[in-house]
Amino acid sequence: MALTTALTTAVGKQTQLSEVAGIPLQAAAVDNWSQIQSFEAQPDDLLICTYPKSGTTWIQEIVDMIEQNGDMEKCQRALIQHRHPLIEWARPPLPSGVEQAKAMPPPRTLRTHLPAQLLPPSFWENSCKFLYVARNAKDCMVSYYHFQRMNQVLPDPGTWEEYFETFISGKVGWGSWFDHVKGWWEMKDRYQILFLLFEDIKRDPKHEIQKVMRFMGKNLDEAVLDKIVQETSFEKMKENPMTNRSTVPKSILDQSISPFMRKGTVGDWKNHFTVAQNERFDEIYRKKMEGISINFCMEL
Ligand code: PPS
Repeated sequence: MALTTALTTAVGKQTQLSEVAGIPLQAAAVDNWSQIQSFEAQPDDLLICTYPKSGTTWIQEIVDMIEQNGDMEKCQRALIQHRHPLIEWARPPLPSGVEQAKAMPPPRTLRTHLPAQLLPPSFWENSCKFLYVARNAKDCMVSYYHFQRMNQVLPDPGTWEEYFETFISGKVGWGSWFDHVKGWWEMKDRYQILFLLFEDIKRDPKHEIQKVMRFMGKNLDEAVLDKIVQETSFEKMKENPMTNRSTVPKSILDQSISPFMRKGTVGDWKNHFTVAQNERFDEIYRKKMEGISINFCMEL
């Protein structure tokens, strides 16, 4: 479909992003683009959709615990990143996300960071269910900055000041936060999309988990719900080797630079943004998100 072009974003590390239709993606995904676009979704697929660093791992564990009726042992069957294939994943030596998904028995739960306009069309055509989690842009930027510091296969973020500019211009993997959130929000009334906010899950996990449970067509006892709340807390997931990425080699994720499960809070942006950056960001946000009625909570 779209033309792909190389984008020079690597600073220091041997990494490179390429573009599809103006969206920077990992070069391997771009090389594999026709396979990704022709992915055959099934009507009973559930797709977890997020902009990076918005609580993907968290909602994956919640969804899996709901699917497994709260059986923690079953959730320990595989690393979280392998339980729900990222459909645009294409970097060897692992099989591509498309191949991993093809090998899964139905009903499948899959995952993507793709913006709505780049989603393989079969997801829309088959009326699949989508679970979108959005996180406030400032905390998302902070989390992404630390992730790019420790992730050895993504471009080096440079200084915080440099990264601030990179992020607001959308020159990061999977593109602009603003366009991503807006794009999925605008799809929400046309398709089966449950739109969740990271901050709501943090404030009232049981309430949000119940919403997810109903959306998935499940009905679990209070006791099971309470167990899911407990097992999916930041503290538990940080200690859980199946969710904390501790088995990923240091050559890919160097957790001595910054842990994958870093803080898991709302409002860490206040420790990073200067007053001037905050004012400028608010102005940009107002313009870019005009007409989008999402009420992001910026601190708890
Ligand atoms: S990725 O790499 O895009 O899949 O990352 P993602 O999982 O979307 O986001 C990582 C951030 O989510 C935080 N996180 C949590 N917060 C609260 N509770 C739980 N259980 C939880 N699990 C993951 C994680 O710590 C990252 O945020 P920061 O702010 O960097 O700590």
